[in-house]
Amino acid sequence: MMRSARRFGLLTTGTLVSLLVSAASASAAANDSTGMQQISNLFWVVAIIGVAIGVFVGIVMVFTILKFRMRKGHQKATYDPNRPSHKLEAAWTIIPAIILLVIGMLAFQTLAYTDTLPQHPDVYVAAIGHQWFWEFWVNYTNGTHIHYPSGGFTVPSNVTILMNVTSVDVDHSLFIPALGVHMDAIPGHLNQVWFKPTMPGDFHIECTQFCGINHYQMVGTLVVTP
Ligand SMILES: [Cu+2]
Repeated sequence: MMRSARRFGLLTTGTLVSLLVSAASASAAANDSTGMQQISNLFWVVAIIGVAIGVFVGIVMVFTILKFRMRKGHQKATYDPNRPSHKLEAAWTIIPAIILLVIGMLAFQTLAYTDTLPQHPDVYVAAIGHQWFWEFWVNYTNGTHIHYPSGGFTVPSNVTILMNVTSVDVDHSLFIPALGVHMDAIPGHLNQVWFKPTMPGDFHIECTQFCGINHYQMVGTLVVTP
């Protein structure tokens, strides 16, 4: 029985580890902006720690259920609540505290990267939400302005883009999932977000604020050229 439990534990761990490794390599190929790289690195650190803790707890649980189950000829275990194990309690307090502190520091680092606006962007983009389409102005620092009246817009890869996001009617929210760009578009208010695309390609633009009957039509394509 114990051997099968150990085998089950090993098998589960192996499956989860190989799943994580294959998913991590898939996500490494899909890092389409520098911000998204930071976000997905953080995601994988948290995911791996979370899965490791889940597997550890599962193995301990299966092991104790099998080892300490009631059997013929075994005495009932005695437990004295007045004799707590201070070492054990200290361990299960301090170790999670350290894990949370590390995750907190990494999360803060990621936020500091994604939320610090660049001082000298290469391209300024104005994104304007309408019921129910997106309008874009792409303004290069050399004075070129390109207007995209509805749908998507085009920018080159490996340039730093600062986006001013607003709306002319109701609240919208600009979302480019593959690049980790997400910002509310509020009438009478200017929100800023930045990103640096690293791969050429076509990327979905969506509105993630329910903004009326044709909200679902508020999509577009960001084309990143080489
Ligand atoms: Cu909308």
